[in-house]
Amino acid sequence: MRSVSGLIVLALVCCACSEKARVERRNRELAQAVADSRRPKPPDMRWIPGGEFRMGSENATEGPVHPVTVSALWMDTHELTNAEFAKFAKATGYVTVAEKAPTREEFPDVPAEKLVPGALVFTGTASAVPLNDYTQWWTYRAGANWHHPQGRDTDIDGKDRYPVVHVVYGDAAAYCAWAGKRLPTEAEWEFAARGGLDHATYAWGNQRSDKMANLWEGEFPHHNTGADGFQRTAPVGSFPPNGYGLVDMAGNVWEWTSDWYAPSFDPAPAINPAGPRKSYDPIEPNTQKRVIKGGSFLCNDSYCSGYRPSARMAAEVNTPMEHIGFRCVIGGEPWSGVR
Ligand SMILES: [Ca+2]
Repeated sequence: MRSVSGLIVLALVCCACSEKARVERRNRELAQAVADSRRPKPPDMRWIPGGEFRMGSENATEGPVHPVTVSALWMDTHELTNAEFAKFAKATGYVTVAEKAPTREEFPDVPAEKLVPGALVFTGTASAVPLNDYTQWWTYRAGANWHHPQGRDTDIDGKDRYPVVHVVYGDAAAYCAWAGKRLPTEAEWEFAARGGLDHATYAWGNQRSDKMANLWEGEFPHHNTGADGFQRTAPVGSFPPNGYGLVDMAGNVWEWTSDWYAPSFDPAPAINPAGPRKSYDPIEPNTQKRVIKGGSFLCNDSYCSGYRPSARMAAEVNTPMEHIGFRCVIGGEPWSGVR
């Protein structure tokens, strides 16, 4: 039979054990923090410590919620800017998809005279409309590309710090490769967007706020009050950073990830998941789509609350759009100092 004194001794020993484990864990964390602080710091990037988190939400196409572990990595502090993309285009002569004429092979049913370079520009509507048909507020505009976001009569003069847009998946991946980086996986992106908060609804916590991101205020898609100061994109960093020091992880522009799109997750715990092996969107099963994250200046709770960390959307890989940009990451290995 166990004696009372024996139980007390046992409890003391257990306390000592748990205290020892806590101190050892804390020492490991401190050692890691010191090691991290000595890493070369890529400019304009933030260290994302990695770890386990609950990915997804109970919302349709965002679940099931499942445990995911991601490794530490560097992530661009902000979305790629026009100035950064211009530097890349100048150095390499790179021409984006929006700047090239679509081909007969890509669009066999489109008349030849309409196969002209361009991109999808947000044009809104004159009054309230049913929100089940996005073609009502998107217009293919000839001459629209990253130099000319709303068409050939517009430009990016004075907009060096605005996010580059009208970049398709391949354009974004090409930039990241040139910079010695890569696009994030969806899991890496979501972990980083949460900023260290455990499964909060938003990147900043659980309370909705109009002051934390460039969104659509008013009634979508016909009345934008611009109460946050921006009708379309905003200079990067116009709103507060999240817990990892990243800006615009909510709103401004959607951001490409490297994952193919599927409408649900494998529920099994995963370590550094990279998405499904192929694209599958039941709405358009023959279209190749990747996951985009973060929402944009068009997000409004009446239509798209895509600025939540768990929110996700499928984007056709070759369609340049005015509300999609990107940022890059470097895996957790020490940075080599490339560019
Ligand atoms: Ca806005």
